[in-house]
Amino acid sequence: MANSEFTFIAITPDGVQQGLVGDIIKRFEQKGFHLVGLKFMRASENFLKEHHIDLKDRPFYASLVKYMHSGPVVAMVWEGLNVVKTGRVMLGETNPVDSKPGTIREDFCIQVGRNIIHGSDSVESAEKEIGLWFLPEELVNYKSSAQDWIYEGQEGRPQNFPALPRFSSKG
Ligand code: IDP
Ligand code: MG
Repeated sequence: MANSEFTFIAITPDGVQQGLVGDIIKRFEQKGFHLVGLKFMRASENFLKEHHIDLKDRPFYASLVKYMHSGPVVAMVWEGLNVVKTGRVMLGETNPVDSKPGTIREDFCIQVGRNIIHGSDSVESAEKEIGLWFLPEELVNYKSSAQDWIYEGQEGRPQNFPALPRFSSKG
C-alpha cells in the first residue's frame, strides 16, 4: 500500500468565464480521481508571481500573471494513482493547437495564452504548488466508497491517511 499521488489543478479565469468549471471537474471525477481540496478565489499578483516563478525569465511572464489575476480561479487538489502524469494527459499540450482530441485544451480553447487550465508538471511541483495554494486544514481526508471499484488493490489508491501529508511551499 503506497504511492498514492496528489496534483494541483487550477481552472484559470478564462475557463471560469467561459462556464467550463463543471465540465472540467466532471472529467476528473469521472476518471475516478479523488477530490481532496477545492476553492474559488481571486489570487493576488504577488501570489501568482510566486506560483509561476519558474517562468520569471520568459517574455510572457508579466502578461501571464496579469491574465491569471484578471478574475477568479478554481484551485483544486486531486489524488490517485499517477494523477500528476494522467492529469497532464487530460489537460493536453500547453499550446491547444498541439493537443489531442479528447483533451481539455483541445476541446475547449484555441490559444496558448488562454489555455483555461493549469496542472502540476511533476510530483515535486505538485507538492510545492499544493503547499502554496492550500493550508493543511483545507485538504479534506475522507473515504470514497467508489475506490473499491476503481482500484483492484492497494497500489496507488487514495490512502485515507489518518492525516494528509503536509505540503510545503518552500520546496
Ligand atoms: P503548462 O501550463 O502546460 O505547464 P508552462 O510552460 O508551465 O505550460 O506555461 C504556463 C502557462 O503560461 C501556460 O499554460 C500558458 O497559459 C502560458 N504560456 C506558456 N507559453 C506561452 C507563450 O508562448 N505565450 C503566451 N503564454 C504562454
Ligand atoms: Mg507548467
